[in-house]
Amino acid sequence: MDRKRTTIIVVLGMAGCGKTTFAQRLYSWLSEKHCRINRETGMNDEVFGANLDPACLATKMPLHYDIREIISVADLMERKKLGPNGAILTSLNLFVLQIDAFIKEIEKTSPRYVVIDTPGQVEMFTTSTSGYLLTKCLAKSPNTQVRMLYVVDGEKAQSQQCFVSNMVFASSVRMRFQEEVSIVVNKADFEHADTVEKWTRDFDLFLNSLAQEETISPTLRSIALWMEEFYNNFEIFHVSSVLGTGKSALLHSLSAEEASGVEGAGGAKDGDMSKIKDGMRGDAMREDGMRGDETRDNAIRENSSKTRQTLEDIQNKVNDIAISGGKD
Ligand SMILES: Nc1nc2c(ncn2[C@@H]2O[C@H](COP(=O)(O)OP(=O)(O)O)[C@@H](O)[C@H]2O)c(=O)[nH]1
Ligand SMILES: [Mg+2]
Repeated sequence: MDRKRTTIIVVLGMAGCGKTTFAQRLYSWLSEKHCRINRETGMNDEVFGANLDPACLATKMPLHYDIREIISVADLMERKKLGPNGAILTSLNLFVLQIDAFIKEIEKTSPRYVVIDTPGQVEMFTTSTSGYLLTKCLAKSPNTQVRMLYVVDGEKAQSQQCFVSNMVFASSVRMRFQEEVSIVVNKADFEHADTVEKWTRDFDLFLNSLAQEETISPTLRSIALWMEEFYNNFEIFHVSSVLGTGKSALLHSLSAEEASGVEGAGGAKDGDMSKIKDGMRGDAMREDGMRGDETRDNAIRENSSKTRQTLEDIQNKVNDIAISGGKD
């Protein structure tokens, strides 16, 4: 039985850039075209919403999975005497130990898209082992592709330093995860938000703006020079999650990917496998996954066993944290 391809969208970005608001907007945009209501839950099973921010107070999109249902940051802080950041990192580590269950949940729902909201502080996800393992496990799951959307605060990024630091951060995400990263400049409704848009389109304009600033360091200027190359490697979208603008370019990009990967795989027979391979990213495990549920399960198990050692390392680290932090 052939399975449709699932695009897993990981929403990343600095604290307050609007990840949670954007995730909700994206969820609703995707649901307009992809809708399959589950009669039992009332949820749209074509778009799977997942909150992986254990410290978030209010989520906005409908959730199929919420990390807060399995791990409580407040509880960890209380019981293990951890600070908020240590508790969030520990929560993510504990979550990764149960990654199989998360992947099974996605498989069971069989969505076209998965939208994942990540912790407020971007480094919690991007520099932690758990964020890396999670992304790799998802990317290796059969018939899935990962798309990382790095959200930039379009208001704060009107400062040159903030603009450049976001671009550098997005590049480091690309380097670390080796998955496709696109930039989403959010809050396009703010006054002068078009400044950021112009900078991303016209490199000279950005350089000229630097010249007018007396405080700009030579380092920043040289980083800015490198950014011309940056524009060639990243797709950049401008949206207002509050107003809902910027939908068509982003959806077009997401569905273009879908067209190249999914549609080809849809009714494929064995003889068409080479065409499918062109539309996929040449991963043997993904190809195995086309051949049936049993093989798919085996692929997941194999993938899991590869990461088991690392997971055990994480478990040891979690125990270390618990031992050193817990006085009870
Ligand atoms: N004006 C405006 N505000 C936004 C937009 N997106 C998010 N916000 C606001 O930015 C703040 C932080 O948003 P949130 O989604 O919680 O950010 P997160 O920490 O990255 O998840 C909230 O007050 C949002 O209402 C937007 O497109 N325009
Ligand atoms: Mg948030």
